[in-house]
Amino acid sequence: RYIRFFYLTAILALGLSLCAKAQHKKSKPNIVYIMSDDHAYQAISAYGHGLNHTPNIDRLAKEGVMFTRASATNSLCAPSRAVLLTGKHSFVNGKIDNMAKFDWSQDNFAKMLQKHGYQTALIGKIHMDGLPDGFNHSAVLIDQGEYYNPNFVINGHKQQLSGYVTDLTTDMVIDWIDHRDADKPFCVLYHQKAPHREWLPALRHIESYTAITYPEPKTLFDNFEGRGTAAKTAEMNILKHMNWAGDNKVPPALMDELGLKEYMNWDKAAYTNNLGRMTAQERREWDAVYDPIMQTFKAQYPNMSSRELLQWRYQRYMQDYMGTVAAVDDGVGKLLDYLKANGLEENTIVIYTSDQGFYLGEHGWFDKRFMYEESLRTPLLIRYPKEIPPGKIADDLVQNLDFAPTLLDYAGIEIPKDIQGESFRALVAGKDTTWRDAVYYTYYEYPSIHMVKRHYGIRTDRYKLIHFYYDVDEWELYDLEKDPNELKNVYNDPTYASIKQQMTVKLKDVRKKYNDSPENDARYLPSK
Ligand code: SGN
Ligand code: CA
Repeated sequence: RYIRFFYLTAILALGLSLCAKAQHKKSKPNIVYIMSDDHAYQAISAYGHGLNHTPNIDRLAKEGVMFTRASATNSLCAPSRAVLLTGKHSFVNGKIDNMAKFDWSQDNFAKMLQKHGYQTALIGKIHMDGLPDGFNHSAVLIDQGEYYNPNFVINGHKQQLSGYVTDLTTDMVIDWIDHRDADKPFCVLYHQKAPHREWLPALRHIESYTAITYPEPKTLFDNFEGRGTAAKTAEMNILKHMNWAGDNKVPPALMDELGLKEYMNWDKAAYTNNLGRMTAQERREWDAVYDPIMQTFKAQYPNMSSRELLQWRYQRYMQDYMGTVAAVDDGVGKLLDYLKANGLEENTIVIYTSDQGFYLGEHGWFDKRFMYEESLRTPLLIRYPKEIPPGKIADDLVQNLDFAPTLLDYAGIEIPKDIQGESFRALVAGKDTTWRDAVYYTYYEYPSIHMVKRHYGIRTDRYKLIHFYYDVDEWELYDLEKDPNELKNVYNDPTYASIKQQMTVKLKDVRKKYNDSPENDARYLPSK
């Protein structure tokens, strides 16, 4: 009898533990966090700018939520990644610019997921020194990484892979998911290098994308009247500050022939190094498309006005930029198909975003850094059918600061008190309608490439207040409803006196809330 009782109890216990395990598995969603580098929301067709087609990223909008006003807290690569990992502002996590060291010993959400039974991986661009901490598997590019036949550091070991970086990154992500321990939930950070400078598309896309003529933004010839010193002195103009060879793919020999000067002293070297990574066959295919473009340019150049030159460079820029986006979109399609084919569609949260926004010729600019709309705002699309209704459009002021707490929330993990972001899980499920009414922004990398001055500020539903400091002391206020392109600073306009007053108080409160201060600003100034 005792033996029978023993068996029964053992069977019951086993049954219960299997149930618990199944329950546990069921309740913990998988996470695929896709982040591209410098991917402007204007270059995702779901956002409606009509510049390109991204059918696969658009699937996320159709089947999930699309945020129209998501933003970064500091629009630069490595700082944005540090905010993602820690859920804390730059002045708290210490990674204020691309140069500052990131302290991997501090806590991050991947480490927390690991402690709660997740398997984690980081694949692609991270732009930080040191072995990533919090990941069971990492395969990362070195610094900015390379487009063709790139080097990866795979779990600490450097290796050159053959192929195109965007496709390699996608394939490694799928391969890692495919070989995971299926008994545990997983989280993979799928970080594309593209569409970062110097915009080298995959060979399968060069012919079609170089044939496109893009509409010019209204502000391509902006003269910055009505704005302050920072916008006037930034070095992000497509005509004046782009590289001829590295960016526009004008061969160094042709530059010499036409008397074109390097703007950055690595311009010609960038071209030689980037194209020098291709195999002979790849190079032949590349040249077959780009040589004729350069021959036409050579013939036209002597008669081109500076206006026409800017127009030509804008087209060259957009063709290559959009060409690199195409492979990113292919990758998203491949990943979504994989999840579907493997029964992972329902229980996997798929997020698509960028480390920041980007200028596609607005104000005559490329690059980012500013708190103005195009660089502040990032694309953000999330598919998770269990909680997020299809086709939802959300205009809430969410930030990259919120990713860590949101993902912890989905994983059922308590959010540490020192995390500064907030979970938007309930918000996006339609269960909570209260949300912050202002986002806080800081930018520090000055003096540096592109010369965007140090600033901080807040953006609310309708207004934006910015303070530029260090070598200037200038304030800007924009009415985004009346002036969506931010062409007129109304800080000193008497009709905005009370708005200015309210925004100034709000900025002070927000700085206090996040523990930022003039002392912090001073602490991060370059040493004299
Ligand atoms: C490089 C680019 C810059 C870019 C920074 C930071 N110049 O320095 O245009 O702003 O990276 O980009 S390049 O000539 O070397 O391409 S970030 O996305 O990594 O922050
Ligand atoms: Ca970036």
